Amino acid sequence: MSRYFQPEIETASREEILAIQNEKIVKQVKHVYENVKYYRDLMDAKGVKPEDIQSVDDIKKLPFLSKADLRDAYPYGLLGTDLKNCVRIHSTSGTTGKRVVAFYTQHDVDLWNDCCARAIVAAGGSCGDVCQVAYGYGLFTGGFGLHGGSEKVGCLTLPMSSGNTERQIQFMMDLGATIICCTPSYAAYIGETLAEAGYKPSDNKLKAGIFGAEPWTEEMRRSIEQSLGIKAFDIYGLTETSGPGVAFECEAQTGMHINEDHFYAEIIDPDTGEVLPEGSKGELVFTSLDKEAFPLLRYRTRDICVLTREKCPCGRTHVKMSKPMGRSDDMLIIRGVNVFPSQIETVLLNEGYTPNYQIEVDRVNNSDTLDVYVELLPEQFSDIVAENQKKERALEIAMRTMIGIGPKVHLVPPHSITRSEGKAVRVIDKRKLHD
Ligand code: DLL
Repeated sequence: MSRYFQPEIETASREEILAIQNEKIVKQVKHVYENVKYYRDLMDAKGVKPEDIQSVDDIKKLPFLSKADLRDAYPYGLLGTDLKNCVRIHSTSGTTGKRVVAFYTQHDVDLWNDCCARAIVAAGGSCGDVCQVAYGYGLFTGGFGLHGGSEKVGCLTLPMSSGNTERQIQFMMDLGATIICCTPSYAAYIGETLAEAGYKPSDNKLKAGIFGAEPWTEEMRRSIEQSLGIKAFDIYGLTETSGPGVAFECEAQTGMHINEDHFYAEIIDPDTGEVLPEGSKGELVFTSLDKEAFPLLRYRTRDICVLTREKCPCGRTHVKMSKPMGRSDDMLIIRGVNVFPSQIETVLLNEGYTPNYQIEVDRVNNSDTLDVYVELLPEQFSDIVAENQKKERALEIAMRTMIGIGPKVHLVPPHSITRSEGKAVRVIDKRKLHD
C-alpha cells in the first residue's frame, strides 16, 4: 500500500519541483494578465509585464494581493475564466459584509481533490477506509474539500457535515469509521461525548483524524489522540487558495508539507512586505501555479508561520510550514468562523452605542465562547434589569446576523472598561491557541 497519493510528485527532487514551478508560473502569470483586469491593472501600475516573470525567482517582482482587494473585486473581479466554465463556488466562513467568494472550474476541483487526497493518504488512508467527513458542507470549503479527497483515495465516504453529535457517533460506531475529518475543537467534543456515553477509545475503529480550519496546540493534539484512540493530523488551507489541502501533515507530525506543485509559498515581513530568508518567521504568501477560475498571485494570507526544508523522514520533499503562530491582522477564528472585531464595532455604532467595548474569547469544554462587554453612556444607563436584558438580547441578535455566530452581550456601566494609553485592547483571547 502506497504511503503517497502521487509519489512521483510528492517525493520529487528539489530540482524537479523547481522545474515544475518554473514552467507553471510563466503560464499562470500570463493567464492572469490576459484574463483578470483587476490584477493586470496592479501589474501595470507596478510596471511589471508577464515576460518579466520567467521563473519563481521573479515572483517577488509581482504586486501583492490582499483580502481587501478580494472584497473590492467582489464578486467577479478576479475571475480568470468565463463564468460558464465554472462549476462551483465556495466562500469564507462567517461574516456578511466581508465574504470572499472563490470560483472553481472542474480542473480546479480535480486539483483540489488531489491535494486533499494526498492529505488523507499521508494520514494512513487508503481504499479500504471509511472516512467520516464532519466538516461543514456548504459554502465552507471543509466538507466538500475532504469529501472530494476521500473519494479520490477510494475511501467509503460518510458525508456527515458538522453537528448532530449523537448521529455522528451512531454512524461512526455502526459503519466502522476509520478516519474522521473535522475541526479540532469538534473532534475534542466528540471524544468527550463518547466518554460520557460510556465508550472507551478502543471501542471505535478510528485510526486517524484530519483536523484543521482553526489553530490548535500540541496539548490539544495529545488530548484528542487519547480520547479517540487515534493519530491526529493537521491540515491547512484557506478559501482563497481553494480550501483545505494547501498543506498537510505526514506521519512525522512536525509541520505541514505544502503542495508545492500547485502553490508557491513565500514568507514576508508583514510590515514592509520584504521577502524573508528561509527559516524566518513572517507572513505566509501564496501564489497559485495552475488555477483557472480563481488564480491568485502573491496572496497575503495574514497567517504568521515559518517554512523549513529539513529532510522529512516520510520521504516527501515539499517544503513544510509550521502551524500558524498567529495572524498579522486582528481576525479571530471562533468556533471555526472568521470574525473581525471591526464587525462587532459596526453593530455597536449602528445600534447607537459607543465604540467602548471589549471582546473576550475563551474555550470551555473544548468549545469557544464569545462574550462582548459594551459600555453604556450615562444617559443609556438604567437600573431596571429587564430593560438592560432586552437591550442585550437585541444586540446579540444584531451581532449574530453580522458575524454568523451568537455572542453573549453584557452591558456595563459608564467608564467601566479600562482605557488604554496606547492601542485599545479590544480582544482578550484566553484560549492559549499557540504553543
Ligand atoms: O478554514 C479551510 C480549511 C477547511 C482548512 C478545513 C482546513 C480544514 P477559511 O474559512 O477561509 O478556510 O479560513 C482560513 O483559517 O487563513 C487560517 O488562519 C485558519 N486555518 C486554516 N487551517 C488552519 C490550521 C478554511 N490547520 C483561515 N491551523 C486561515 C491553524 C488554520 N489555522
